[in-house]
Amino acid sequence: MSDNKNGQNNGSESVLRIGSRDSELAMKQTNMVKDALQKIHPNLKFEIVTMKTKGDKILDVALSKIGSKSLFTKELEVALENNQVDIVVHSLKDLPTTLPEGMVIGAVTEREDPRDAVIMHPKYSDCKLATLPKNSVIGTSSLRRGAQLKRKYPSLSFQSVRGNLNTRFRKLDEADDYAALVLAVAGVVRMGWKERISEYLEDDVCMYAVGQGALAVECREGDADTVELLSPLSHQNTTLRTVAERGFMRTLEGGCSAPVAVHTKITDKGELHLKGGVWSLDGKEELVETMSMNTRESNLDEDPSEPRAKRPKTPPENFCGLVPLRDCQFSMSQAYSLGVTLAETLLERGARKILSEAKAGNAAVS
Ligand code: DPM
Repeated sequence: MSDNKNGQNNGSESVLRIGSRDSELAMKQTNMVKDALQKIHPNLKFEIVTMKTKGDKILDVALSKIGSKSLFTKELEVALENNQVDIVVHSLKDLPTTLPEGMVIGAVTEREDPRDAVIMHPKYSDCKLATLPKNSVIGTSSLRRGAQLKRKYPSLSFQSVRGNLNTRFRKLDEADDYAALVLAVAGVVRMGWKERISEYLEDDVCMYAVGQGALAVECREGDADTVELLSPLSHQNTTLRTVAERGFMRTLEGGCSAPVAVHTKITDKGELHLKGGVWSLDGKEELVETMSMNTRESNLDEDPSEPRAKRPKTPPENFCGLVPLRDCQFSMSQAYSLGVTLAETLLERGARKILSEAKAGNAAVS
């Protein structure tokens, strides 16, 4: 955290500087986190510092082809490293499973609906994907969505669409290039456009991206005050689900240059179910597998009477950047292992070949 503006820290005037991309969605997400933190820490002052990332600047190339892992996050992380900001708010799904040295995710917030949704061109407002005319063009630059939807709806055609959500809606509504867009429900809802959703895609049609719908707050690993201040923002079930998802992704080395998707849930009894899959670019090859674990049994790990100072300060490397939640460290490591084991099972069944062909194919086709 920074001292107050005069460079003196009198203990009551510290300012927490929040880094954010400047798109409308990014600002909405940053403000959600800021408001939640303000509620928890009424005396804290906040300042939002906006910046553009490579992903905001390159708008004419499909996301999967720019080939940079930290497309929407790099510039923000540099500002974090240089002490220009104290925390950065991201969509968890945009954060690679390995963070830069010295950075951690201090909190993962409660997940919004993680599914994908279909937004129809106004002239097709009564349609579903299944009832659109043959050869209708669907706008998405996600290989994950493209592969799964080609498999399910081989008569539709898929084309890249870039730009922030405002731009995409404009491209859909004001031209005849696309019959529909496929987007994350979370972004559409945060923008206040929920009524434009024509169809929610269930896991038998299109599984979602690792981390989709959750926000991640990143900070410097060594900034213990800020790590502590963020911890009440964490949502336990979302954290367990997304740790399993990120363990799965990291083991597959998927990134956004290959079709990898997941579906997770935690039942009332505390059972974590992780379903994960990989696809060839055309969707013709598919490997999907499900595994489960009980998050409660594994929660007998910590003695809450143990002083916090004695608990590990730095997160074990294997949580994919997430700071271990108090009282939930063991289940986090179990959830992470579940993801790793599921990925290893798919690798044994041939996932490596599917993924490397998808990556090569994605690089070759222009
Ligand atoms: C990543 C992907 C996309 C974003 C790839 C994927 C979608 C790209 C596209 C990794 N990041 O999902 O397979 O549609 O061209 C992104 C969105 C959100 C975060 C927008 C969206 C909002 C939802 C959230 C872009 N990143 O996916 O519709 O906070 O999870």
